[in-house]
Amino acid sequence: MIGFISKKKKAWCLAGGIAALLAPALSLTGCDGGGGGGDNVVNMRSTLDGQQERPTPRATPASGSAIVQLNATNNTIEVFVNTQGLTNVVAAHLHVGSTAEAGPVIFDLFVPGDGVFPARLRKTLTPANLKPGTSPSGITANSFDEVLNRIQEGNTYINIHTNDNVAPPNSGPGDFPGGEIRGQVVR
Ligand SMILES: [Ca+2]
Repeated sequence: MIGFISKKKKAWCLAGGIAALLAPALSLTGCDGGGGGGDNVVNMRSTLDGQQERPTPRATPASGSAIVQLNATNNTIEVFVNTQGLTNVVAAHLHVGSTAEAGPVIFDLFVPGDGVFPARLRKTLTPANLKPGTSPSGITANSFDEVLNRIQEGNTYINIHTNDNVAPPNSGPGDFPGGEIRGQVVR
């Protein structure tokens, strides 16, 4: 088990190092190889609004912000989402995809059956929760390690879906089943 964890750590740091070459602004912590534990964490963030929705931007006063915390020691992703102005929330997901496209769900953040959508949502994602998928442009998220890279590359987004359950769909705020507010996860 120790071998497994240390292998994971190496893969993580290697991935971060490659990303650092591509993105000089990258700041990674905890890749000193010291094995002291604790700080093997990368914080990403997201600002959610209707204009980022694809294929159709949505006019809505709702907004949100999120922190996506990648923890290589625990092999988890902690997602914190704060929102304002949403009604009739039916689901929230993490998707794989560029800013230009709508991609598939790779993690559920909130699903029907979770009760009332909270203004402050916290969700812990683990490898067991992953729904592997590929975006229309070919961006893959087929393993947890791949997801960690996709998140750090800016190729994932949070999308929050609303539905008033009255026909027709997309009648306005509180009724955008394909997503009312969206935010790309970035540094
Ligand atoms: Ca409707």
